[in-house]
Amino acid sequence: MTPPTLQAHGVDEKAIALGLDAASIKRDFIKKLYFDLAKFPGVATRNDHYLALALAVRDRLLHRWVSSARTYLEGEHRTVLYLSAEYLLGPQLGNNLLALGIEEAAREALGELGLSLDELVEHEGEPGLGNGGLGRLAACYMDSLATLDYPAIGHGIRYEFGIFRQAIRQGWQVELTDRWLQHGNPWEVRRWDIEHVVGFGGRTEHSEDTLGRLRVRWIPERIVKGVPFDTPVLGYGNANANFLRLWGAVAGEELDLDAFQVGEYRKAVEEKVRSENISKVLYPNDQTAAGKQLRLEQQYFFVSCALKDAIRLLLQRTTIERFADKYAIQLNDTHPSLAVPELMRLLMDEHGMSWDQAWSITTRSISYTNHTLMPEALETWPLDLMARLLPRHLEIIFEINQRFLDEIRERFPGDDARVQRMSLIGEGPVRTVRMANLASVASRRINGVAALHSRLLRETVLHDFAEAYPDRFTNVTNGVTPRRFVALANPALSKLVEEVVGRGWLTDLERVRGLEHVADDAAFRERFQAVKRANKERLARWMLDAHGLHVDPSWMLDVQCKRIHEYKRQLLNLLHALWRFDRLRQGEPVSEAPRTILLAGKAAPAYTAAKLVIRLTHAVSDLVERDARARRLLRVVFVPDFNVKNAQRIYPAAELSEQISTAGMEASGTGNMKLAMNGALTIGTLDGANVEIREAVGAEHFFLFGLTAEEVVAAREGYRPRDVVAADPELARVLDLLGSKELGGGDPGLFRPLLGSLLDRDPFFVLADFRAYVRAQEEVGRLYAQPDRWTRSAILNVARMGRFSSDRSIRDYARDIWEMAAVRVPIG
Ligand code: 26Q
Repeated sequence: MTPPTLQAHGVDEKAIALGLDAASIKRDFIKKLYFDLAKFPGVATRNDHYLALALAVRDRLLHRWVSSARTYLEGEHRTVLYLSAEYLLGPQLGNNLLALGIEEAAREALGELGLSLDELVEHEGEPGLGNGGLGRLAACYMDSLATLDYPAIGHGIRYEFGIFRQAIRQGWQVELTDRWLQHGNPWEVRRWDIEHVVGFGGRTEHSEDTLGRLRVRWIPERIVKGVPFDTPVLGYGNANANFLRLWGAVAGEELDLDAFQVGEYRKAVEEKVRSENISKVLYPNDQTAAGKQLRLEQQYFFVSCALKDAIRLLLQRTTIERFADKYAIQLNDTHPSLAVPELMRLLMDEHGMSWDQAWSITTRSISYTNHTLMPEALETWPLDLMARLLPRHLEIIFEINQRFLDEIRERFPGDDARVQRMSLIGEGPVRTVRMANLASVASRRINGVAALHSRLLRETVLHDFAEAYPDRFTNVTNGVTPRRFVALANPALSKLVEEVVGRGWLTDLERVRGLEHVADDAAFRERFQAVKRANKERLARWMLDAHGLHVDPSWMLDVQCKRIHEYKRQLLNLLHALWRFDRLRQGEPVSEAPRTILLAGKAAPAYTAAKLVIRLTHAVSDLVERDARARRLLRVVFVPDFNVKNAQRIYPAAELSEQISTAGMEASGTGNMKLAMNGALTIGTLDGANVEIREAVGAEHFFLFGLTAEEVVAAREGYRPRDVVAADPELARVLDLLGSKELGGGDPGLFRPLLGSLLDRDPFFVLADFRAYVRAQEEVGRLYAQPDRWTRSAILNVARMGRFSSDRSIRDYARDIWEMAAVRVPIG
């Protein structure tokens, strides 16, 4: 069933396609202000102006959205269903103006009304519906899917509260709630005609149908309704628009009414609150999978809505048997892995399929991306929780497990240990469901997110699966969208790039390689430097205005911004800062350029060690500031509330990118890519995508240090951090400082937990890598003292980062995993 065109309804599509010129935008802006916001110039607030502009822009993108939807429905294509518990989209206005190519027109329109576009762009907040890398990756992939004409729907959760806002009080992180919807969200469209009912709890009934086949009915104890909110995602340089469909939970009213009628009004209200809690708040943990029931409810809730919605759309056009031809389902980590039993359940219990039919469809549609090797981040859920919440799904999981382990026993006779390891059920004091194993048995393809990570995945966490199913495994190295992280964030650099390589580089980032030729051109280098300098000045102005933080734009800007985590080793960065401080205050000759060490990032609210690292950053900052000698050449600053918007200010200004995780621990990293694309040189370990970045830009333009992943494994046994300290007097002095009264603001015990952990176990080999890191930093200083050489390397970094565009990643997924073709939407 193809929807009729607008023409069939006597609507002239050209007439409703809105003008992209300044005059049309101005007219619509005023109309929006008046008719949607009931305001007029004079009484309108900045938020009104912002909303009016956003709504005028939204109208202009709806047109594309509708024509894309029609093109997709008409043909025989596969659609990607990207399932992710997180999307870290960033501000929308600037990006949508860029995609529509109407930034200048909008600027002019507002200018005529005495308003500033930049102020409105600046005014916009962001939907912080993710923690960090994984959520931002999902957003970059949505951008690339749209730009490359791949039909895709991103499914997720419309959290009412996104990631907390971070404030700093007396050097400590304080979490503030992120009420991102409170001033209205002009980008989303609620679909009132769609809702899906999601069950929880209850019991199952088994019976035989007239043909003697087993039929199972799940009778949930409670139901919640999922309602969709769509956010359009525009492609760049094409006519395509995809969308993100985020599900909000509302109470299933039938149930309320029942309770109400038997006089249990309070219970009915409680049920409603409980239901609506499901989409209330994003869990602020990355990398630790605490077994909270509500989190499991969230995961099942959105996955169930997504699959029911996919089936609804499918059945409008064809039959359920074609599911796997029409959809490629991508699991962004294991968070949506209940898609496996849910799809099985829907196909069997609701659509009458046999096990084998349903299993064939499930295993032909689903693929799984792994984002971590760290044991504490691998999701497992207590079996009894699963049994209580999702009794039917647990039955299906058991059945999958039985069939699967039978196959393994047959292929590896007598290997009980292997069977134990591969089982979907973990035995132990508490029996658990192992979500990585669940995702792996059912997936057509399993990928890691950088070459090193994919190899380690095959060698460690999923070794048995890789042995049993080698063909399922592949690598797709992460990428980032150059639209947001170069064009939007760094317009001055973009202009310079375009002058040299011409148009088209934003959708074909390999073309930036054309900059290689001008890296040796002194005049070009000067212009490149001027751009970096202007970006540093812009950042410095904002830091001063917004946070009262002083940074000198003539100093080297050394940046580490990412979630605070022990494995990411912000502590190593700070030990180096203390080492520098110690030398400077002793008046030791330092020939180097002055530098600002900038850190930014959120710590999970319950992660005490990470929060202490934030406190330490402020302590080091103050210590340096108090010393007249040190502060002439060194400054340490912490920028509060790292999010996409702030990231876009920081990346263009950065000169040194700190990618210093313990080798083998960072699956990929993506900040590393964003920084290098903006002309920062990397100091880093051979971890995650650093390995590939170094290969791409050339080893001589990358500051490498530290143990390799293999050396880390080998060093673990018999590692004695105290021996490292004993052999390195400078390190000993630095650690003395860490435990000192002057750093602790009178309390020498303040940082004792960090010091103790380093000396006793140092699980992340901070001390083991300290000396190599300091040496690499000295090399950094020497190169920075030669601006021509430094700038040449920076230009070559930009020139050679083409392969880290998320467009390349998405092409890899389309070819190796989804096996699908692009669908060009006609420009109309
Ligand atoms: C799981 C269960 C319960 C509660 C929370 C979670 C949870 C939430 C978020 C677990 C992990 C995350 C986020 C992980 C993440 O961001 N990983 C990063 O993914 C990036 C994209 O692939 C990589 O570049 C980073 O290396 C990786 O750390």
